[in-house]
Amino acid sequence: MKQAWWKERVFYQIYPRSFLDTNGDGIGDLRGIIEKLDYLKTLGIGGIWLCPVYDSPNDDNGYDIRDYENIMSEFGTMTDFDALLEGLHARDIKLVMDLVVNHSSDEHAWFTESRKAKDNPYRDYYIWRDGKDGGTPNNWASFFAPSAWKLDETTGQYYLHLFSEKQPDLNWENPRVRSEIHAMVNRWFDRGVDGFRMDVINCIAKDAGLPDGAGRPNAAGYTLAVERFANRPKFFDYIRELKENCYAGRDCLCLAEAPFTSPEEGTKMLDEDTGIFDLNFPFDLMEIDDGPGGKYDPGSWTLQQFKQIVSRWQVATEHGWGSLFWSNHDQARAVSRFGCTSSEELRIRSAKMLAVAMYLLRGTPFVYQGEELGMTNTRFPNESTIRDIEGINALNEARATGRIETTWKGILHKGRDHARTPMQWSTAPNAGFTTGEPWIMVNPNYVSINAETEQGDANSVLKFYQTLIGLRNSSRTLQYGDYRPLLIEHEELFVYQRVMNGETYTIVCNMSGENVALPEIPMGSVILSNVTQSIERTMAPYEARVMCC
Ligand code: ISL
Ligand code: CA
Repeated sequence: MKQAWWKERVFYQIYPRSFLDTNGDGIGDLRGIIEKLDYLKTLGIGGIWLCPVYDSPNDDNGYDIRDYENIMSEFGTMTDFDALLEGLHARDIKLVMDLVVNHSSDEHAWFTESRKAKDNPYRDYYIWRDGKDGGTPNNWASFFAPSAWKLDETTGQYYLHLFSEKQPDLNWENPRVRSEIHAMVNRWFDRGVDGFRMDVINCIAKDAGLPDGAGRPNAAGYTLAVERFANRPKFFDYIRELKENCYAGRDCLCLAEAPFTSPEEGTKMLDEDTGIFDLNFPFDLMEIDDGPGGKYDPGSWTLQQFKQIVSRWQVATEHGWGSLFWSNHDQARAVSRFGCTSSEELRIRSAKMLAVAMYLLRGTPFVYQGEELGMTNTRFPNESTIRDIEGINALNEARATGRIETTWKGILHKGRDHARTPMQWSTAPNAGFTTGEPWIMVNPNYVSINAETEQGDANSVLKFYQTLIGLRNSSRTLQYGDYRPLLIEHEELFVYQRVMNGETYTIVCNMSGENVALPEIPMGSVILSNVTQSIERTMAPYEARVMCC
């Protein structure tokens, strides 16, 4: 097994808009992150994944980039950025930026040129087509709108947007687009960043001729034509080329966000010798509770499904490496979704259990901001408090098709805004996030769930995360050891070992709300637990034990 800095560190994902506001405009900023660097260091963090901070009109909160080489004015300046980078590196924390190049903003200079005329030199930077039979060029749906095509009056042609109509897809077939992106990536590397998390990167290559998709159509007759644009052969070529042009000779992290990727495809992408990425974010776990109607049609999940997903990816990445996460800025809060919030005691205990279950696996942990406090979903009182474009579009579509009740329930369960409510720093007004009016509501439970209070409470989720991350940071076995699942068929307990050089860690998690008898397994002495008093052969609800021998 090759060693690498990104295999040994615990990462922390920052959604800057919601982290800390230092100038009272209600929007988090880079200075806010700089203020909290010691907080991150104390947590044991060795790397940051920073969501987009580039200049953007914020149709999709920075995932619609107007200028790849400037900082969003709400977040600060390039001077602030350099100060942030310096502050991180002074603490030996790496910085991984978001790279959003499947699409840009429609306000990017490339697109404002592109839409001017069919013979504009930038026309082929995007994907333009004539309509067909009085309608769109094909039947592709967008993730954020019924159709993936928008008719542009100026030239009478349609442009492709897999996301919102303010996020036109870049045309990767154009070598000029690719070399502009390479140059831009290289300039960020030269500035000192340590890697990129590449947004929906496996969707950049669309099948030649843009053939219709075959999937189930939405109410407007369009379909998410995943088989036409996800993990297509050319995508592998484009990434190889990008790596040759940007990564060669640099020790930087190449991390993919890769929806629609099976563990088999993951093996191919992540192979240490022949793959194209160091790490990826797969989606299986994030989709575990999707109902037949998708993400906002809430279903249920079982421990068996969870174990299968974990095991498949542990196996898929045996000759490579994987990522470990419960949540991100697109997902609900981990403890509300996978743990238990019926009482404070169980919220705290289950939040700790989830951390043990996930972050001692083989792979690189990514803690999402606020997760280390056990932050929960928010009871959004009504539709006007929703800020997320995906949620707003889902509600609009649901209204048109009479499914509003299910969808609203779905949003309360899994809406992206749960992850985006402000970080809860203290008991001060607005959780200490801002002195102004926050851009999105603060979860009222900040009075008890917040960093300041938890820092002073030995039993808090925050203190537990500090200990757990410290444990992982100090153990080669937990970083590099083999993964061995135990009690595979058990319906309540999630049990595995990490083994290296004669040292064995055994991790036992009760993922249910019941007392569960612990079968005979090799154990060792308990080095970490989330209950005050363990009963040797009984696992209390949501109990987690880490043993070593
Ligand atoms: O949130 C989702 C599913 O749970 C997806 O629809 C999501 O949009 C998809 O996973 C891609 O996500 C990334 O690209 C989007 C952006 O809105 C997300 O925030 C980003 O993580 C478009 O850039
Ligand atoms: Ca601000």
